Amino acid sequence: MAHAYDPTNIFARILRGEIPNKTVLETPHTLAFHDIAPQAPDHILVIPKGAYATFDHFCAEASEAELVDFHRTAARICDMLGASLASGGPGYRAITNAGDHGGQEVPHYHLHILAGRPLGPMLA
Ligand code: D5M
Repeated sequence: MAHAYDPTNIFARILRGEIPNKTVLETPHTLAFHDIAPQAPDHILVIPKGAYATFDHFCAEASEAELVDFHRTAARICDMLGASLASGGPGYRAITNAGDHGGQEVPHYHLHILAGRPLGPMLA
C-alpha cells in the first residue's frame, strides 16, 4: 500500500525524542514545531502524535478527540503568529502534501502553516 505508516520516518523519530525539534506548541494529541527549511518568515509544521501517514489516513482513522485537538492546535498556531483572520491578522496558508503526486517527503501526516508575508497564488 502506498504510504502505509513507516515508523522510521523523521517525524516519528521527533515524536519519540530521538532527534531534536524547535517546538512551538504541544498538546495531548498534537505537536507543532518549526520547519527546518522555512518557505516563509513563519513556517510551522503541525503533526498528530498518532501514526497516520497522510491527511486521508488521519481523517479515516483518528478519534474525534485527536481530530479536534489537531485542528484547534493548528488554529492556535495561526493566532500565535498574529496571522489569524479571526483576530484581525492578515492571513496564512495551511497546506498538506499527500503521496507521490502531492510531493510528500515525510510519510507522517503534517500540516504546513506559512505566514508572515503575502504568499501569492499557489501555482504548482
Ligand atoms: O514536507 C516535509 C517538510 O519537513 C519539509 O518542509 C522539510 C521538513 N523537515 C524535514 N526534516 C525536518 C526536521 N528534522 N525538522 C523540521 N522540519 C523538517 P513534505 O510536505 O513532506 O514535502
